[in-house]
Amino acid sequence: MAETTSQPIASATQSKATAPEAAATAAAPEAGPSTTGQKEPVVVLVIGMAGSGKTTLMQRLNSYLHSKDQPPYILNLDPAVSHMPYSANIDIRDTVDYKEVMKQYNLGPNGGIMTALNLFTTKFDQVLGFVEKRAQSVDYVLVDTPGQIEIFTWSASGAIITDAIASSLPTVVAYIVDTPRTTSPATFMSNMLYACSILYKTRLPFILVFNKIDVEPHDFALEWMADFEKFQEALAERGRDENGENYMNSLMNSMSLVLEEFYNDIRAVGVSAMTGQGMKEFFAAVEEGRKEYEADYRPELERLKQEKDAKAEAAKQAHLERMMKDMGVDKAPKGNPFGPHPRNEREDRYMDDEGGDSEDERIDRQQEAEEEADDHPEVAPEDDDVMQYGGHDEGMGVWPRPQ
Ligand SMILES: Nc1nc2c(ncn2[C@@H]2O[C@H](COP(=O)(O)OP(=O)(O)OP(=O)(O)O)[C@@H](O)[C@H]2O)c(=O)[nH]1
Ligand SMILES: [Mg+2]
Repeated sequence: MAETTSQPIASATQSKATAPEAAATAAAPEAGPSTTGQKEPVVVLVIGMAGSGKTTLMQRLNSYLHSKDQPPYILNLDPAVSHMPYSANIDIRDTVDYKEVMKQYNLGPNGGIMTALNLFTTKFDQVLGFVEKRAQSVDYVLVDTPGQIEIFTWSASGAIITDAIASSLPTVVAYIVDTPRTTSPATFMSNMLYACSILYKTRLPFILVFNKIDVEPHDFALEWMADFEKFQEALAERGRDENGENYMNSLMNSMSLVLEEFYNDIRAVGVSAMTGQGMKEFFAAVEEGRKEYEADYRPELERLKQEKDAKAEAAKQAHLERMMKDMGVDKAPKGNPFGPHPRNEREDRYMDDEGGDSEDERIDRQQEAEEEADDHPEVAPEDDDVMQYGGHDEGMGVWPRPQ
């Protein structure tokens, strides 16, 4: 796959929102170790407006990684894609037929895609199992999402999938921008506000990927992101109507102030899915995102998990205390919680008078256990039982089931 030299990323180098120069020269870095010392791949969630070039970029990333001998693991979550220029390891279309879903549930195209994604989500634990199984052998997991961005970003299933992936593996969001279609300040701002809302919703490391820079270089975007006044000037300039009146209202101006904060938290790269420009910068940004995940997201995840466990434990304790109170017992008994049953019904019926097993009884019990094990040997699953996926077979079945 031909890879061209990357487009220099404009003058806007002061802001964190620009591509890091040092990283720009690096090749696709190796996926790093997790806190447990095991190698973990990084998951790249490719999200963007319809037609921004997500699928084409997936193909480009795939071929770039193949050329680096780091073939990725690929998930396609777009049930409506008709032509996929790469082959996915797990493809939602193998599991759900969205056209059939539309017919059977009397839905329009968006409802069909949404329902297909919902159905797929009910099996996502299995999908995650397949991904985790391959975690040791791949460096990148790439995820293509449905064309209609809101189906993934605002649906319950999109959130469940994102959270499930992000709590299992280092994950970054690559937000794809159709650069030639965002040259007007108003469109640019709308797109950035959308990106901002996704960042705050997912809280994951975020990369703004200006795609199609073979058609329109993204320098203007970097300039607007780095210099807030430049953007306001452009807004004022292009917002004038034929009488010279500025119809851009103050709301737009204040919104652009909000965005200034957002730009500080993200990195931006320019790529062309068509020509392959900017691949190195892209993977350098992914690597930074992975580090950010380890530094910020994972500790927060651990904290939330501990908080949740503590809450569950407290609820259990409260429940037990309530039950004890209802039973008229002040405190939970220390030993056998089920109280003083007649001796022949008690679990300790094997004990001798001194409170311990007699030698004969102990031997009897051991023999009983061995016989039990012989009667019910554990059966190791055969390879054929293990559900394979990814174009190899269709272990998860198909929805709706063929009539
Ligand atoms: N010139 C140019 N065209 C591109 C580039 N990337 C994608 N395209 C074109 O943009 C169009 C949309 O590309 P897709 O990859 O289908 O976009 P998508 O975001 O996956 O589209 P949906 O999934 O339908 O939302 C196609 O015609 C692509 O050929 C690029 O870097 N440069
Ligand atoms: Mg697509």
